[in-house]
Amino acid sequence: MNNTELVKLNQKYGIRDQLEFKEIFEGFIIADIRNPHAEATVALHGGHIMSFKPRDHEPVLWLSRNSHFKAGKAVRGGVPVCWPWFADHPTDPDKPAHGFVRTAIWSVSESETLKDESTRLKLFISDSEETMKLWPHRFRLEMDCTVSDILRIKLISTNMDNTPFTCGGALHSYFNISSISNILIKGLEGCPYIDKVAQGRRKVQDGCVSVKGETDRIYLDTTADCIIEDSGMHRRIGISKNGSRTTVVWNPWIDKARKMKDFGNDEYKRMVCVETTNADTDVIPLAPGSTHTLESIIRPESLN
Ligand code: TA6
Repeated sequence: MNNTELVKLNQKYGIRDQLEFKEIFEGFIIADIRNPHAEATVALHGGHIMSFKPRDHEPVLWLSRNSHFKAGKAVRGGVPVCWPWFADHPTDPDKPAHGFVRTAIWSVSESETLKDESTRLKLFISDSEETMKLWPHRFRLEMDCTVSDILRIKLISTNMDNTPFTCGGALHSYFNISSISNILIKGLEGCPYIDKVAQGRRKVQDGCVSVKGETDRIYLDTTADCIIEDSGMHRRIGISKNGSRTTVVWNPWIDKARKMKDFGNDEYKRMVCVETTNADTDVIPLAPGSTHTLESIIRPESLN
């Protein structure tokens, strides 16, 4: 995007003293949001919420100090949008993990200040010659986020084609924590899950989730709210959801962290992913013209 286009973007969707589009790295455009409730940044690259910090709170989302901010690479941290499939492509290992929209450039469709002075921003991406090579369907995908003292994110998939298709995906949220040894995740007790660290074996969650090693689990058949309780930060982060029957919990731990170039060796101690997903069998069949909304509502609460 050149400077004239950036000026036009701000003229059309900028909001005085609340939302400004900025180029923070070459060709990497973000919406910088600041309102009485919170600060947040959203990148057009991937339709990616990169940060969210309510007033009087530590940042809620985690972002790697080694993250890429360039074409073709996903941002490591924040809320990556995985779509139209979650994790590896079901049949073609050559296709990108977590789909193709997290490395594509999205467009802006709407911005507004709501009555309570929160900020709403809507981005979208639709099919192109490029996307059709990876996935032969016509679609429109919208990311509709509202920033207040809570972060509300809707991912709206619409089938623009004249044949049905099935899609999966995730709001793959990375949360900022005091230390991985200080947290408990509540809401998944008694839930069946696929343990990807144990060759996909099926298990049942016994009590709260605590992370003591590499963790990569798809919790099945759950619409429950989750809570990350952080004794070190004296806070809890509530994650409620709609349009989703699976939740993923991920931490790469030591070895995987070392192998990832866009992830600091010790950073596994300060993040955990609790993801709102349509994963495994929880994929969504969409008839022509129909729509599915995957929603995640992130609510930090101080325990002081
Ligand atoms: O959501 C968990 C997961 O699917 C893990 O298997 C791990 O690969 C993680 O996503 C990160 O994936 P990425 O492609 O961003 O490196």
